[in-house]
Amino acid sequence: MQDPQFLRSQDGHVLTFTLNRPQALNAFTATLLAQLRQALDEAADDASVRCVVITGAGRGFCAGQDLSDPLVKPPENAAESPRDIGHILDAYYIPLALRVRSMPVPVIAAVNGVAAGAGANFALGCDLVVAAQSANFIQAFARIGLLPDCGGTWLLPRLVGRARALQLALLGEKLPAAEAQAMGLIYQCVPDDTLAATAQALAQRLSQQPLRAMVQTRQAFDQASLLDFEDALKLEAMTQSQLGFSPDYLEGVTAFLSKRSPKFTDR
Ligand code: T3D
Repeated sequence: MQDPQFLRSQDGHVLTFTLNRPQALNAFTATLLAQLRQALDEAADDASVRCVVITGAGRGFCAGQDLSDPLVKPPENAAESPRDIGHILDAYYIPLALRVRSMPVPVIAAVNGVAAGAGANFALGCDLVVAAQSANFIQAFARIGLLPDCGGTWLLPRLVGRARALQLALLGEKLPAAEAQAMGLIYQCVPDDTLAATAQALAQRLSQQPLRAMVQTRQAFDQASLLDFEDALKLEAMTQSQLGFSPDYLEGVTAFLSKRSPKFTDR
């Protein structure tokens, strides 16, 4: 097996992945995409993991697809051999984006620097995005004749509305982290030297909370955006019914009535 293109560390119940190709601003290679997906699969099955943080080494978070990777680099006779990017998305990006969105634990993106193309949308697909003040987000696709992928067409209009989504996608300009926070694209912009500590503290806090309820909340939000109001109410009732039978609900209510702190353990 090839050397991992990311670092992995665990502190208590918090697992942190650090994309580790700083020489290319952590751009995605086929290897990195496959390794990261496998590592997330393993984390999903690991009962000791209750929150995942994803960040980048060096001055970038992730510059999207590595455009020099053999996976995508146009061949010499490109005019005769057009690449089928759809296959690349099917094989690598769709499974990774779906993996993040279906993790049984919350996923935090700690965006330490530029997040471009699929790197931006990979971050935006996480549950909470915290970014360093010097970071920025770029929908770089338009610059190379593509549309926002890795969930961009779905995520952007939902996060910031159609007008701003089109602004970001069509102009492909650098959006500073502070502006991303102001327009509701991300959760929080923090001073550079506090990013890691802020993300870890947030992750430790989430790791103590009822996991199933948080994950079902994410799923209900995603599903409800496709439903009318009445069906969303029914979905809430059905999901709440399941959560009502969970050990964490019993623990939460018991702890409240006993005037003690709850200890949530369900996963
Ligand atoms: O076939 C397909 O493409 C399918 C998949 C599509 C999904 C996508 O993600 S499409 C979008 C791909 N990403 C981009 O187009 C972004 C390309 N990068 C940039 O525009 C700039 O690097 C940034 C705006 C992100 C940062 O600019 P800057 O000035 O801070 O850094 P830099 O000097 O451009 O980059 C530093 C190094 O990283 C440089 O290498 P060098 O010259 O020092 O050896 C640069 O080549 C390398 N790098 C940055 N981005 C990529 C990259 N190498 C390969 N692929 C990259 N995406």
